[in-house]
Amino acid sequence: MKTQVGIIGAGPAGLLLARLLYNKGVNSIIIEKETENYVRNRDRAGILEQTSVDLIMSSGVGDNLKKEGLVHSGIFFHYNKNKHFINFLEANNKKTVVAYTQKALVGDFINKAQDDGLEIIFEAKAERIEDLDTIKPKLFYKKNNKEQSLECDFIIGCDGFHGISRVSIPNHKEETIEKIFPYSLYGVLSDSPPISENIICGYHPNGCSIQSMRGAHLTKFYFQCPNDTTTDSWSDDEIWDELDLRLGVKNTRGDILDKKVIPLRSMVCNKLQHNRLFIAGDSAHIVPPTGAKGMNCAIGDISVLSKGLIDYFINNDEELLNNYSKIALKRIWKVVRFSWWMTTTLFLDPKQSQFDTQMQLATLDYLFSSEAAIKSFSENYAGLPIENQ
Ligand code: RFL
Repeated sequence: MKTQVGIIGAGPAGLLLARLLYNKGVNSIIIEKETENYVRNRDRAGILEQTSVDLIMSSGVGDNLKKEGLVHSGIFFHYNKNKHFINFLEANNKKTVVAYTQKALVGDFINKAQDDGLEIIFEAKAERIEDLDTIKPKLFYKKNNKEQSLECDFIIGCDGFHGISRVSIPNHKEETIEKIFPYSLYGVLSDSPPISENIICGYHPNGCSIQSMRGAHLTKFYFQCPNDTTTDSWSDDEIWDELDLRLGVKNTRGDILDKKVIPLRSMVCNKLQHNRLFIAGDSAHIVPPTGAKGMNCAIGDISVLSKGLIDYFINNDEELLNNYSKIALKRIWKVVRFSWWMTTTLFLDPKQSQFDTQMQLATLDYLFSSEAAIKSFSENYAGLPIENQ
């Protein structure tokens, strides 16, 4: 088989890329290792930045997002028995975030792709890339236990942190910068209405906690836990008692539908291109969920990369494509900085000193009392602009 753009991975990055290319007449095929049902039902992120919303709307897949997405006016911080609200709409020129689940977004993209005949090959595991030093690299994948190959003009790795694309870049190890945080997040999906439609971040002597709505009767909670925690370390009652202590959830307990322990890391591969292989989204970078940036950062990459590919195929101009790594990394590092800042401000390091705690408290006091700090926070949370050159 042959295509112009071979995409590995049917997550938000791969699906959005295929859609934006299709809209301009560029052909692509997505190779996805999981079943369609699994991909459609994966519960993950739930917050879209204004910049992500704008791009999705312009791609023609935004009807449900427009109808069902819930505009958040801001974010709550529960801290020191007080509730502080930061109003993005007021502070950030009406730019804000929208609650719309990654699961719903992925479903919208797959539905539209299928309506338009875009090819997504599910249950097809990409195994290796060959001929990367030629202008026709080949992607080898396994489907029904049979090896198949796809000859491409470009291969785009949108295959997440554990995919094959980043590790196919020579010197990827030397180019990868990583920070492992000394704590993890216990995440639960609860069959109960949110305490607030807006996100709540809690700062508490027991550690950070977060509430994020996933629907009118579906809420995601996170709380900081030690790195050696397993899902069995906490019973449902203990989870609710801890969330109650940190966030106040007495009247909103529900059945816990899913539990996960997420180790926290920031990782960036500083090289997003090798000849005709490009990487984007979680395959190129990872952030802790604290700032709700993972999916948004993936969308930001695709905004730049899709324009570069369209310029190449439609306008015969490869300048933007060749500058993808440089342009995308500038924004990626700023997003990584914001996620790191939120994480280190709200989480308690097990080795933290009294001085560290005072710094966190002063940071929060400043955030709640300074117009400049509120403006800067809101600008980052609602999404930095995506530069395309
Ligand atoms: P994805 O969504 O991980 O998609 C990658 C796709 O590639 C497929 N794949 C392969 N296909 C073929 N061959 C191979 N060899 C392949 N290897 C992998 C995978 O099956 C998958 O379909 O990456 P993408 O598109 O870059 O999107 C990024 C976002 O998904 C991610 O940043 C966020 O979901 C991060 N994240 C969260 N972010 C939040 O803001 N809030 C959250 O609550 C939140 N929860 C999460 C998360 C990420 C998680 N993962 C990745 C560990 C919870 C989890 C469990």
